[in-house]
Amino acid sequence: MNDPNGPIYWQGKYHMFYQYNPNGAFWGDMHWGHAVSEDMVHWKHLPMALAPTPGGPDKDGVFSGCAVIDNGVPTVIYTGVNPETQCVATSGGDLTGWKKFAANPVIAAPPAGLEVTGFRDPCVWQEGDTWLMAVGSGFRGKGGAVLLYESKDLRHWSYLHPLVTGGMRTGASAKDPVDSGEMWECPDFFPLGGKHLLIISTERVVKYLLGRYEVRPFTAINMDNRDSQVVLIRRHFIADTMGGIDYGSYYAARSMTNTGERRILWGWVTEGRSAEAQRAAGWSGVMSLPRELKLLGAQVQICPAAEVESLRGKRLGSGDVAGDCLEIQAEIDPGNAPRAGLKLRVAPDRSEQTLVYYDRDLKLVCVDRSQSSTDASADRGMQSGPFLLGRGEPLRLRIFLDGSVVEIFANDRFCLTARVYPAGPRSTGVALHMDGGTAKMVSFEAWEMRPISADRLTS
Ligand code: DQQ
Repeated sequence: MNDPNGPIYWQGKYHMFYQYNPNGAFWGDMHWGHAVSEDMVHWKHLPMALAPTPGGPDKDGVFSGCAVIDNGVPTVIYTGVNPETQCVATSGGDLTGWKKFAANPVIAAPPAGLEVTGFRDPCVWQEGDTWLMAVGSGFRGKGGAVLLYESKDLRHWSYLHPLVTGGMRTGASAKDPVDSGEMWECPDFFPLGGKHLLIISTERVVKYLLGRYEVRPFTAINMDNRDSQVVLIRRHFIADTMGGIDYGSYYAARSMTNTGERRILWGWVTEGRSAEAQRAAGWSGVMSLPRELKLLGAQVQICPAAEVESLRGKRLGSGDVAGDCLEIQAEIDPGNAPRAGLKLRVAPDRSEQTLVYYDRDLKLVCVDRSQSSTDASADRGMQSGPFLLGRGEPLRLRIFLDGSVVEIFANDRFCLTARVYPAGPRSTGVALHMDGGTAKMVSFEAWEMRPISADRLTS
């Protein structure tokens, strides 16, 4: 699997669709898988939601998209390839038995005259009686963009203008425009705490833009009848902050609608092992834990959804903590140590270990995977993201370990998902890490986590 698609809360259940290749543990032949849950933690697989239709606009793949409820009718809007077009399908009340709209695609091509780097991954929302659609796109040599469309019926769409365009960080075009930031994938746009958040996936990471969304009516002369004026609406998103949603092995994040005050985000946890190792394991890609987004002042907060705590099993004392399926909460005073944090998945002879720490000088949270695995095919590169501890502020790490997946949350405002593949079955230790000085563990709690099914993947 890869991207989450159209996560939605409907009639008391959480539904998750996702990019799925039924042919094996590798990317290709994109379908939409489907699972349902009552608590966002335990999931039941349902029949495949969407498959490519031979000869149809999605003959080469049902790419990413979103789900909305249109006057009580569950509706998904997704990208069909090739070429990239936007398509619609509807279902009955239980969100199974999807029927594609006979006149698909509903948007057959990017706006005339625009040379775009891509045209995919629609995100749709409603304002009064108008539907809006944000499509991931971009311009060569300039940067990523989100194109805005409107519709009254989800079938007939008019292009408005770019909702937002971005500059290029890397400055140079890459063969794949996603690598250089010239293409923004999987836009997700929604209100958060009085502002608006736009999430985009590009340059292999997930970022956010936080800002003001303005919907302003204005009058224009009606050229068909010059004595009259027409009232038009201009929509602008003016971002004032940009940041990272996750700096690690995490991509194509998409949030849930219909969850009332709560905004729950899902992401694809990507792989860090070779294609051969993925095929041998029999699976590739996994969904992240649900994360709740909040806005505190100008700070975007990202925490694991409280529901995840229902999986807590035996509570572990600080002396006996070991495991590959754990929740860990540690508060660390870095003291005079320039680097302080935790060691995870430590082998008894220290031949394998993963270091998660705050680097005070570099102002980064780092995951040093150079000793994570004695298996040479596993990715052992350093992962890191910008983070600044306030004066006297302790490092508060909340870490979920599940086999090779390590989801790291720091001080409710930083996330990094890492993949580590220790070869030794006893590489399960946890300890305080300090380097260059003395740090202190202020508090430490850990729990064994119960698997959500009897056939838990352990690799
Ligand atoms: N994955 C999908 C695309 C999207 C990309 C195809 C992001 O729709 O742009 O599997 O991972």
